[in-house]
Amino acid sequence: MKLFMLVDMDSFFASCEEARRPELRGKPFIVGTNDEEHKLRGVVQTCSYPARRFGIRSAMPTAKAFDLCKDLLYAKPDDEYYEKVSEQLMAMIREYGYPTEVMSIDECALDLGEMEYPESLKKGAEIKFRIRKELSLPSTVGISISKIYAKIVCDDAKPDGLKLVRAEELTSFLQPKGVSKLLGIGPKTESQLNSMGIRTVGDISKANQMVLIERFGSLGRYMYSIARGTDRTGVVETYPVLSIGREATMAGEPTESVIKDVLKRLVSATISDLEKKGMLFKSITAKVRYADFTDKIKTKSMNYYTSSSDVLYSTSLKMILQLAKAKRPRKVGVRVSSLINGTGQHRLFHDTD
Ligand code: TTP
Ligand code: MG
Repeated sequence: MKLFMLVDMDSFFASCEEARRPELRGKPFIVGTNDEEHKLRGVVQTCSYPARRFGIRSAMPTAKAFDLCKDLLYAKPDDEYYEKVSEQLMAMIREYGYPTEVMSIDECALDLGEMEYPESLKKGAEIKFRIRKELSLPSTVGISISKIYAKIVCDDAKPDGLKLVRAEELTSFLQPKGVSKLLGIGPKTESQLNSMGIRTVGDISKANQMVLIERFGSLGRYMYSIARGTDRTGVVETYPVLSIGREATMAGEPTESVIKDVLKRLVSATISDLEKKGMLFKSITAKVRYADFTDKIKTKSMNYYTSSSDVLYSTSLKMILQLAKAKRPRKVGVRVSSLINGTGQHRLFHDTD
């Protein structure tokens, strides 16, 4: 049986903070988007599992998180540090030699090839153990017969879990789950499904496929296939060493419009390199260097591969303007990574609405 493994770090930014700040261990705390002084104006990036018991979640306004838990602790974000840990993590996982798709900063999928079930569990346990030992971080591993099933299994096993769902167990595992557990089904689709009397994955599997396709298009086809256990989505290998980008230094204290002009040039040169190589990107890194020579970076991974300069420009501009809020940068840079060969645009999962 061909098997896939999904590795996702538990409360990643928060666990990174715990690894270097023992005083946070076991405590409810969040990593927010702002520094300590402006914390209430930001949103929650992630929170420790003890904080989740209070109902705190990613993307919630920080002020609301403090309403929910009065003893909540706060950690300011350190993107460079998380990015470095992520690189170490992915490099370690790649040592195993399986085709690997880095899906986000803390998540990757492995194509284990034809493998016996016990062997896959052994591999999963070994990878978890090494992540814990070498990075002092908790992770969860899901294994099943497609990348998407492995992802659902991984979500189910969180935190600090290791779980395998065999082909013959798949439909009984999926049936009772709420439809929102399927990747790509956001609140809007969920309420549309509910209004059709469809609440569980089992309900989807019993629905009329044509009705689902009429109503939801390709998302309908996708959800039906997942629910029936027939999905076989594989891994799209990504190559970490490959990244393409440009940087430029600006004179004096550049205004926003100067930054925009410079960034436009950097983006167009980057996309032209990418097109020459016939590649698509999924991750964008924006970098600034301030007058005091300190660097700051921000990274965003999308759920699709593209070579669009509009996507690169708008995403990197947003990140750079955020980084430029505190201090004017002297140098800006943009870099694309998680590259694959191809043209056009490939979606990994359907967008969550
Ligand atoms: P996730 O893997 O979605 O979440 P998590 O690792 O914090 O928690 P878990 O997987 O155990 O449920 O995201 C990885 C990191 O991405 C997360 O630690 C912080 C960042 N992130 C944001 O900055 N904003 C967000 O809205 C989300 C969902 C994540
Ligand atoms: Mg995670």
